[in-house]
Amino acid sequence: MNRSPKTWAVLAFLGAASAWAGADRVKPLTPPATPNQKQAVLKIGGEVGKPLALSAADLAGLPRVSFKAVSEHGGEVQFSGVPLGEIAKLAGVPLGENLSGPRLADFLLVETADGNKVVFALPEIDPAFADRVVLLADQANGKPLSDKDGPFRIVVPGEERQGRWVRRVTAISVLHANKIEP
Ligand SMILES: Nc1nc2c(c(=O)[nH]1)N[C@H]1C(S)=C(S)[C@@H](COP(=O)(O)O)O[C@H]1N2
Ligand SMILES: [Mo]
Repeated sequence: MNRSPKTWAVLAFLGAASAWAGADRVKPLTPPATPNQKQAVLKIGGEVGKPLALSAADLAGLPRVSFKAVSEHGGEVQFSGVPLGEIAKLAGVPLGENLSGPRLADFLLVETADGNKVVFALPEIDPAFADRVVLLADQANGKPLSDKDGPFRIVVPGEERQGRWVRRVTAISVLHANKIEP
């Protein structure tokens, strides 16, 4: 059948709309991301099965969690975002039964736009090991993170000194401590 360009445009729109409706059901970022979040890219690299460059929309489609945490300077805040464990899983990092032996010395190096670096041991972010969720937050109190804190910020519930709650996260690398000579 021959379809006019107009028909194709309508079909393309419907396709995009139904893809979006699908993403919607997985819990979108609401309200919509800030301009800063819209252009943000989070790089996942190092010793991963599959290096990733995730947009805010990619992150919005991953399993999300939300919880209250007491911010050192800001009181109680409802944070939501994606557990680091979900991001590691997507990047093909061995977790659960596959996290054993030398890989128990793997760690995540988290880097920020202002040159801060913090680390998490891989088991700290694996739900099979840890009962707390280390979060890559993109929202606080139902709103996208401000440009000062975001687009993405690490939140570590229960950790009272908040030096690892790094703001403006740009990259996460998985590294093997076993490859480092003490
Ligand atoms: N990118 C970045 N994130 C950062 C820091 C920083 O210097 N740069 N400081 C950390 C420290 S030491 C603390 S105590 C908390 C403070 O966050 P708050 O001002 O939102 O409470 O942010 C953390 N996140
Ligand atoms: Mo701090």
